[in-house]
Amino acid sequence: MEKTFTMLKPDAVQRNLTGEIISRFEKRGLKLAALKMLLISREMAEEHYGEHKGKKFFDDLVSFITSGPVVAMVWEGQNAVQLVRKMLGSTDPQEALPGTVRGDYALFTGNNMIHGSDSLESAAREISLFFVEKDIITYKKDMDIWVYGQ
Ligand code: D4T
Repeated sequence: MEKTFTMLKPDAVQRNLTGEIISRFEKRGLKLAALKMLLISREMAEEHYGEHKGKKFFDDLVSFITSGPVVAMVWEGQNAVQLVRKMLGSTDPQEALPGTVRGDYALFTGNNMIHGSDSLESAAREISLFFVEKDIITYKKDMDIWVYGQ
């Protein structure tokens, strides 16, 4: 089953939306495989957002993501990478549709609540940046037959 990396950004934690956002993924039927709260170092932020180095928003992005605790998670499910991206909505919350996390809770691109991997390759890279192999829990849930059928 596919795994994707998500991270609640400092704005989501500070606004007490951690449980609400996790609940959306749980209710959809995705399975939580790993979770931890942490403070991201500058070095880790620069590695995670390496593709944006040199862009005008890079310094603000790194300052924001290191400004408070984040909640890093791995979610598992069929087509999890693209499914979670759809649930997050557009990067710019002004463009995000109601019903998406950003469309319901955010207004500004700099503070857009949550990160989700954009491809299987990014997911693998990001999961290994935040977690070691033993942190990723593989387990069965009886609920799965009600989510995916027999
Ligand atoms: P993340 O990576 O946080 O899930 O965001 P996206 O995958 O949806 O979008 P992204 O990589 O293009 O942007 C990374 C991060 O940078 C912030 N950002 C982005 C910003 O502050 N100003 C901008 O103009 C852009 C494009 C928001 C998300």
